[in-house]
This record gives sequence, C-alpha cells and structure tokens, in this order.
Amino acid sequence: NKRVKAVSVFRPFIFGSEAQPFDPEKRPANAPVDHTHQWRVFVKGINDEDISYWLKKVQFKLHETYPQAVRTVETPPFEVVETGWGEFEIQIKLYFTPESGEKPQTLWHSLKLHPYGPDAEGMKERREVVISQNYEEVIFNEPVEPFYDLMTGG
Ligand code: SLL
Repeated sequence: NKRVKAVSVFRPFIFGSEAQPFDPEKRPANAPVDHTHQWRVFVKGINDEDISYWLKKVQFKLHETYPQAVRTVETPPFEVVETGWGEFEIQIKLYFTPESGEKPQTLWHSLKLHPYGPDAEGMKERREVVISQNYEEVIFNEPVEPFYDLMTGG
C-alpha cells in the first residue's frame, strides 16, 4: 500500500482508572477477603466518542497476582473491571485497525486506589471515587492510503 506523503493523522483519547473502596455493608460477594477496592482501567474517546474505527483491541496487563493477568478487550468499552488491594503499573497495549498496517503501541498507567492531598482523609471516609486519567494522542505518520481514507472519511 502506498503511503500518503508528508501527512500525519492524529487521534486523541483518554486512558486511566477509577477506583473506590468497597461499601463495608455490602462487599462484592465473590471478592477475595484481602481485597478492599473496586476499580476499572479504560481507554476511551474524548466525550465517549466511539474510537473503534481506528482502535481494534486493547490488551491490559495486570499485576501478576491476578489470575489471567493479560486481559484482551476486542470491542468497546475498552476496559477491565476488577477488585484488589494494591496499586501497580498496568501495561496497556493498543492494537490498531488492520487497514492501518501500524504496529501496536504500549502505554503505562499507574493504578491509583488511594486519594492524596489535603482532602484525602475526608475522601476516604466518604468513599469517593479516585480518578486518575490522562489525555493522549496517537499519531500516524504518512499513513497508508486505505487507512488515510478510513480516518478522513474519504
Ligand atoms: C504492592 N507492588 O505491593 C504492589 C502490588 C498487587 C495488587 C500490588 C490483588 C490481586 C489478587 C491485588 O490487588 N494485587 O488478589 O488477585 O502494593
């Protein structure tokens, strides 16, 4: 496939996590006894825009303490919902739509369970959701023609 010269196509997205301590009155029944939080890690479009026309699948690699630590998500929402007790680095591998001919790209996200800063104690008591997310852009330099057409609606 021919490349479109001197052109870069970029797409913005959000990746990150949301976490919350269990409600002590009703812990999830199937959660191991040492787990304290529920959380999710995700990759999504800005304002929840559908990004599945360029993002084919996402592979999340959790801490090795998790059974089946590698989780592959092939359809939106690109997310993993879990419970746990500890914070760790999550490897996020983005696979692009096959027309792109692009190699996967890897990102890292630090799962945050615990609030920090002046309000941290109050947040814990109120069991507020701890959000840690980042804006990112993927850039495709000189994309192949079919992918360029897909991206630009041509
Ligand atoms: C820590 N370095 O010591 C980190 C490790 C591991 C987190 C955190 C439970 C996994 C499971 C879980 O939360 N692991 O029980 O399946 O803080």
